[in-house]
Amino acid sequence: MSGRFIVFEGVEGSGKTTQVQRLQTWLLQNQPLLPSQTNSEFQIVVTREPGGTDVGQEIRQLLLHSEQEPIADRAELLLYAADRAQHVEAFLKPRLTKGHWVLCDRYTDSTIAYQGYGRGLDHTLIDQLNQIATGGLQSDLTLWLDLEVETGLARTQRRGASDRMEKAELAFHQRVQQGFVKLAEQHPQRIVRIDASGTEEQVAERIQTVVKQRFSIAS
Ligand code: T5A
Repeated sequence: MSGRFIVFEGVEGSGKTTQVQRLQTWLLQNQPLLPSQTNSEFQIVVTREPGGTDVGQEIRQLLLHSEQEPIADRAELLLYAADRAQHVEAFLKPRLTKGHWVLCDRYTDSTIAYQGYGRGLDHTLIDQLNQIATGGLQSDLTLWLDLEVETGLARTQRRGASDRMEKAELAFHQRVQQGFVKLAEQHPQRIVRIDASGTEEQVAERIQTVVKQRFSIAS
């Protein structure tokens, strides 16, 4: 696929949504310098998981805001996988095939970190499900926004009511963080650690430095 696929990962409140928007703005400002923008329909688009499609929006609602009954861990895993399968087919592949750049808030590593390390589900099963859901589509670059769990949760709490995942115990979020540490060790080429402490501007500059280098953007 001729586009570029950049994923943002990290614990709750690590600043992914903020930085996805900032990177989109920066890339739009630097669009003439981007290596793959060859036609007038070229786009830099933003998306997220769960919830990057209409079907995904309904799955997101179930996953984050359903209060009918507790969701079993394996059901949770399958719902994230279903959201991803739809997202890959209906959103990601068509855009990447057309050469667009896609910035995505969370992808496969979140499932390994949250359902694998956090919930304790079998990692081989998760790898198989990720493979089925993505058909093998991997990011060109994953930016792991590394922030202390407590700092991220404090940010989300300041923002207002917590969702079902944010309400999980602190130990769960710490296991998720350990998951991201392990993943970055296992995939040093694909996953780049970004120090997510400091101001929004400082974090954005760190990200721009990595993106410039990775995609040979000579600004
Ligand atoms: N999940 C997801 C799984 O369990 N398995 C999976 O496979 C997948 C795909 C998604 C949930 O689903 C789980 C993970 C999540 O629990 P979500 O609402 O999309 O839910 O949750 P998050 O991705 O965690 O989004 P958040 O909005 O909670 O966090 P972000 O996007 O990391 O942070 P952001 O940018 O919204 O910032 C949070 C607050 O901090 C401020 C912002 O203004 C905002 O108020 N902020 C800063 N403050 C100070 N300094 C900075 N540098 C700041 N940057 C941002």
